[in-house]
Amino acid sequence: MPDPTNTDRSSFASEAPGPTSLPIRASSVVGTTLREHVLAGMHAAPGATGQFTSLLNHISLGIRIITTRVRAAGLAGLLGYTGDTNVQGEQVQKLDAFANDVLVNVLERSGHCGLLASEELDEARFATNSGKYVVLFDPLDGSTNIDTNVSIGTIFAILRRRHGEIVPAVEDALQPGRRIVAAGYALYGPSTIFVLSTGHGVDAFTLDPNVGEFFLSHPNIRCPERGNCFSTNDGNYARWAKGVRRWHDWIREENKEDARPYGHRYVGSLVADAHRTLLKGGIFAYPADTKSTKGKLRLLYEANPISFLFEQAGGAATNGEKPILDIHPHELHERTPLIIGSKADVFDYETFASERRT
Ligand code: AHM
Ligand code: MG
Repeated sequence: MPDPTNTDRSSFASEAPGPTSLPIRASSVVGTTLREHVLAGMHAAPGATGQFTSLLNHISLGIRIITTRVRAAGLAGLLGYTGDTNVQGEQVQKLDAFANDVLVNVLERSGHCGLLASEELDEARFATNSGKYVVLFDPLDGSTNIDTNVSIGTIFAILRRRHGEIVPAVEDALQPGRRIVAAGYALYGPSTIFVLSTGHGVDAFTLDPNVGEFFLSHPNIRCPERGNCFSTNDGNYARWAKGVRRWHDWIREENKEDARPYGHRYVGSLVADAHRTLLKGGIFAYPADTKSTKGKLRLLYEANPISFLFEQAGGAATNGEKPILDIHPHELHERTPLIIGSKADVFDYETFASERRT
């Protein structure tokens, strides 16, 4: 549901890319590129200045650069070392630090980013004073998987700076997810997939590494109403609240009427687990526990962008009590429980977690 008090968002509407209408015939041998998709959205938005388009193109450039390093990480000696030297005697930078530097660079060079914040930076960083956008990102999520060649990803959210401010302020980053104007992630799996929403549904683009372009591969993604798979770190079971443990017991019970037990899949990279859940349906849950009492995942650059994409695709996202996008953040690196997935599956979780069902 759009936030009626969000004047930022309504004023942005004149620039937010709308539904794509491309002059490309269905029989074309060349698919729709991400660049064309974003440009078509710009043409459909009266009064668009091109700043948003340019910002997204810079993010896409950053993701292509990160892809080349992720693909070569083992060879280049980039896996997991910091301040070490590689065989050429050069200083080796850790992959997540490299990804962070790439995104900071492309955002600064775009000239349209007023403020940026990253999981890798303690403080928010002021970029271009006149830049009207705020970009919040996790440059390389799933870092514990880097050393073992398991899928990892980049997650980002774009907001508009609050009205009335001449220069950016840290508070520009502390807006609820309802005010996101675009969000996406890149999944570095067998192929690199860029999943994007500018508030008009969700589309995914697959990188053709030979051409160096993202091509539209999954138009208008819809998250199934219900799935048959759950995704949790079961090692935390003993630390969960009673309601969460009951939900977990219930979903593993045999009951043919509602297709239980569900299958279990857990990669341990949010982007990979979220991507599977977005396409196939089901539920991913990282609840609070006695060790991570506020949850583990970060609100601003992990939970919010992923939740925006799920809502845009017809799925749901909650912290167990309320929609993630309605949370008012208090600090940059705030954590939250995160439950995302098919609407019916998230609803079931909430009824157990709230102990309305036992
Ligand atoms: P990171 O940002 O340090 O990579 O941590 C976030 C990751 C997520 O990708 C993933 O969903 C979660 O942590 C996995 O946590 P756990 O190892 O506790 O299952
Ligand atoms: Mg992360």
